[in-house]
Amino acid sequence: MKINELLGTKYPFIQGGMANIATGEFAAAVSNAGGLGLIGAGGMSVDMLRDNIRRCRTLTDKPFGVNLMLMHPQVDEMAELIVEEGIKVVTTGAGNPSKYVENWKAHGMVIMPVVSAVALAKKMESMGVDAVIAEGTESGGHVGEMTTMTLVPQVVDAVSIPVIAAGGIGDGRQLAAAFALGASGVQLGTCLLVSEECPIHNAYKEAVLKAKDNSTIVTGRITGTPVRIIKNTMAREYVRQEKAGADKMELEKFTLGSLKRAVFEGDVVNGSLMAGQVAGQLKEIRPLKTILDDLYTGYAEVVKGLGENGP
Ligand code: TUI
Repeated sequence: MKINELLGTKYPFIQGGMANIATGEFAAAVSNAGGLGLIGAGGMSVDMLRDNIRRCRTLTDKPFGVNLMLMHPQVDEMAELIVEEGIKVVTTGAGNPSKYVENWKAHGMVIMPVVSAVALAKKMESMGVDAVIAEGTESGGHVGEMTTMTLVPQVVDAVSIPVIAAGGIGDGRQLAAAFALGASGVQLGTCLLVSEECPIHNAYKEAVLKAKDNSTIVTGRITGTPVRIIKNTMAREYVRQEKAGADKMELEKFTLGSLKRAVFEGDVVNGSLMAGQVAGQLKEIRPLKTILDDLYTGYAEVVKGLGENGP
């Protein structure tokens, strides 16, 4: 089964959480383009999340959801708020959502946690979630250790619920690969950064377009909060200090507010430009609808080509 049947979307695509980026407007635009838009609660206050949910509802009649970033200090209140607001789909990231699952299930919500290892995927299945998002280390932002290529088939083998592949998906070849690995759909983040509708500063988009294959780096591997960003002055200095044994508090001052500096002010020198490794293959800014349509069309062409040149 493809995930669009579960979600009621045109395409088996869901949007990544994209903290500080995925507003109600952006989520609605993704849903209107045929994917599942998600409001990224990371970086919002509880009141902002409520406002964004209500705005999203006025902008689309298609299904949409909320992504909860579990390291958020107000996540408990947000977990309640989405129930009160009648949200139908929730994805979670950066932690284990176990303590919320029972309540969300009781309200009939579709629950899809991000997992970066098999053990959490199995635990989530045993709690009754609807699908898991297996996110490889190619992704932007907070990342695990395993690659999409190795994680997805191992999660697919370990659970019997649908698995959504995430990390490193930007064109039809990678979409075909995800389905070949057994995924029922994909989560997209980096390739949506360079959409016309994405509300990030233009300088951030330009940095993504300029990125090469090896332009990203993971900060915080040593301190325990691994985050993939585009290399710049801030990233290099962070990693240098991290390797030199700087303590966590010392390093915090590099990251505090740095994503907001990139997203809203376009500070590409000292801001934190979260992006995945797929950035190197993104070459133009396009409307969301074109990005999603081309992804699916590209996939169909790849599959046809495989048939013709098959074994
Ligand atoms: O969450 C993400 N990506 C993110 S969150 C984010 S906001 C942020 N800003 C600054 C510092 C840190 C975060 C930016 N990007 N992706 C989903 C994801 N979840 N990736 C990895 C995980 C994950 C990791 C551990 C999920 C579960 C988990 O479980 C730990 C446990 O307790 O079992």
